[in-house]
Amino acid sequence: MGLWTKVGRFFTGPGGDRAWLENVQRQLVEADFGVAATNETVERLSRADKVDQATLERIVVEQLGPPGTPLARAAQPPTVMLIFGVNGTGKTTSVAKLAQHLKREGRSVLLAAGDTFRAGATEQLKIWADRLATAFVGASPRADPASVAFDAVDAAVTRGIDTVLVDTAGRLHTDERLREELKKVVRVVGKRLAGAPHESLLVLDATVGQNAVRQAEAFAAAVPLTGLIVTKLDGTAKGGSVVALRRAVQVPIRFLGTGETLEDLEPFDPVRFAHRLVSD
Ligand SMILES: Nc1nc2c(ncn2[C@@H]2O[C@H](COP(=O)(O)OP(=O)(O)O)[C@@H](O)[C@H]2O)c(=O)[nH]1
Ligand SMILES: [Mg+2]
Repeated sequence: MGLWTKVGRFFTGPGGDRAWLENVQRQLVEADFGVAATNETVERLSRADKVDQATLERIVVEQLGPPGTPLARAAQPPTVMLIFGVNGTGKTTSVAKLAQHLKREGRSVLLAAGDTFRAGATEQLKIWADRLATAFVGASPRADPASVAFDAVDAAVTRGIDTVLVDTAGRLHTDERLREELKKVVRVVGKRLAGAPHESLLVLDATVGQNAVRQAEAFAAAVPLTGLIVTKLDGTAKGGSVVALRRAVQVPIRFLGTGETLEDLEPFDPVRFAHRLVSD
């Protein structure tokens, strides 16, 4: 992403150099930082005594928040995790990647096909469940997603499975019905198991720029989120949207998606990410 190569070599004076700062501002907007993060970054650079690559990295790190903490584990299994997001952002793929991640930690997993809206969504998740050799709960098309989630938690309790990952439908984030549906899934899961859901993770596509910020705000207003998964960072030269997203919803970034295979999930590391954004 190499922000420094675009701005650093033009740096001629103290942080307050106006023409230089205007260039920095243009480059940050171009990299999808969004207005608020761009302005804060420029403002902090203008006050810095010394400006170099490390200064810019440090300013970005501070805006990215803490490293991705490990996924919750309920004292009394099962742990229930809901995966939210607009269609096509990478929810189902992220569910599969998370299942792989949890299995590596020795946890047994059940995948629940709560996206009963999109044709083929249940089948897509079933294929992942077979490949990962995890338990699976699906339903007939147009079934109530909340009832799928309820049945999944039920099955996990009965079968002694450690973690339930619930894939959900993601129609337009402006769809009021979708919001009610999400709230209902949260409510119903909590009724079946006190303390659930233990994680509510929102999946956002880094390639759609400021659109992802609007999605994040809409979902955060509908349900209490515990973390973000930002996908498709392999497909963008930008990546500043990660800074903008974190800023927009004040929810920690937990994982980054960096490709289409099961291995392409990274626990979020702000120092590493800022380095990639600024210096690589
Ligand atoms: N390049 C890339 N593609 C991804 C990533 N995550 C998901 N995808 C692809 O994005 C498309 C939509 O993913 P899917 O999981 O079906 O999205 P959903 O509609 O939110 O469930 C699929 O072609 C995935 O392979 C990622 O991190 N990088
Ligand atoms: Mg899906």
